[in-house]
Formats: sequence, structure tokens, C-alpha cells
Amino acid sequence: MERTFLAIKPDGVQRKLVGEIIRRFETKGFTLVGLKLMNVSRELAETHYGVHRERPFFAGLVDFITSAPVVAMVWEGEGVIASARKIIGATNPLNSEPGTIRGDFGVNVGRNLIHGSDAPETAQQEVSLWFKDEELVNWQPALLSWIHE
Ligand code: YYY
Ligand code: MG
Repeated sequence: MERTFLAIKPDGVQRKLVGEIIRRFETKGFTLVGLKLMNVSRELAETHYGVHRERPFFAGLVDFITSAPVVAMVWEGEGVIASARKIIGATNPLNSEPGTIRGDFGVNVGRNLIHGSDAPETAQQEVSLWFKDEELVNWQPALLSWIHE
């Protein structure tokens, strides 16, 4: 079963949107298999956003992501990687469709509330960067047969 890494960023935690954001993935039909509230070290932030190291917004992005706690999560389900990106919405909240998390709650690209892995390869890398194997919980949701045929 496919897994993706999602993180509610410091703005989402500070704005008390944790429950609202988690609810959207739960009610869609995905399964939570990893969850922790944590402060992010600069080292972790720089590794996670390493692909953007040369971009002008990199330093500010690392400062932001280390400025307050984040909620790191792993979600499981059929097509969860691409579907979560749709639920999250476009990178710049001013371009995100209403109904998406960024479209409903954000106005600024530097405060876009949530991270989601963008492809199977990055999902795998990010899950293992943020979570130890023993922090992930394998379980069978009782509702599964009512969500999948
Ligand atoms: O994957 P996603 O979060 O939608 O966007 P990325 O292009 O990977 O950029 C990561 C992160 O960097 C973005 O969520 C906000 C920030 N950022 C920025 O502050 N300014 C930009 N012009 C582009 C991205
Ligand atoms: Mg990205």
C-alpha cells in the first residue's frame, strides 16, 4: 500500500488548524500510520528541503520550519501521494483552489500550512528521513471494506 509524508508546518500548528487538517485526510479514506509533534532541527530542515538549497527563499524557509513545532505524519492508502497533493493545493495559496487546505486557509507562499511529498521516490525518502521504522504503526482499519471494494 502506498504511503506519503505530510507535515503540518509551524503556521498550521500556531493557527490551531491541526485537527481541521487531519480531518480532511481521515474523512477522505486514508489511514494514519505515523504521527508526532516535534521541533525540527536545522539539520533536518536543510536535508528535507535540500533540493531548494540554491533558491533565494531557502534560508527563510529553514528559519520558518524550525521556528515552532510541526506535526509530522505518514498516511497510507491507494493513490495517497498524488491525492494528498490535490487535497493540499497549489504551492502558492493565492493560486490554490478553494476547497484545498492552502486554498481555504492561506494567502502567502511562505505560510502555506502543510508539506506533502510530491512523488513516490520523494515520499519514500521523506518517510525514512522523518520516521524510524518502529514509529510507524501497521494496522487494519475496520472501515476498509466500506472505503475500498
Ligand atoms: O511542494 P510544495 O511545498 O508545494 O512547493 P515546493 O516548490 O517544493 O517548495 C517548498 C516550499 O518552499 C513551499 O511549500 C514554500 C516555499 N517556497 C517559498 O517560500 N517561495 C517560493 N517561491 C517557492 C516555495
Ligand atoms: Mg515540494
